[in-house]
Amino acid sequence: MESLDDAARAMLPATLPRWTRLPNRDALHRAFKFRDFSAAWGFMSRVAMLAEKQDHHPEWSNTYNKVEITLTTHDAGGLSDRDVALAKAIDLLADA
Ligand code: H2B
Repeated sequence: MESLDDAARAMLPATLPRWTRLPNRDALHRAFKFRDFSAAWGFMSRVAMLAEKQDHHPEWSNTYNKVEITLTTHDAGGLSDRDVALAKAIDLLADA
């Protein structure tokens, strides 16, 4: 698994404006807030199915209506294009 190259990294703020880079790890992070727990869990269910399909899985936590997601590729020791693809797909789900 290839780590993301410098050109792709430079594009991240433009391609994924709602995701930030973690200061302490080579990873993407986004926090989501929903109406209530049910909406948060529904979103997580859809992300879980997507992650299985992509065979790429989030690190995440949920507290009531909040979901935090961190994406990185363990096989690459940091960010890869699989994280970018999953983040884009998650953005689409979150907007749906
Ligand atoms: N998810 C993430 N986020 N990073 C990985 O390196 C990873 C994964 N590896 N999901 C996959 C599964 C790997 O363990 C399997 C064997 O393909």
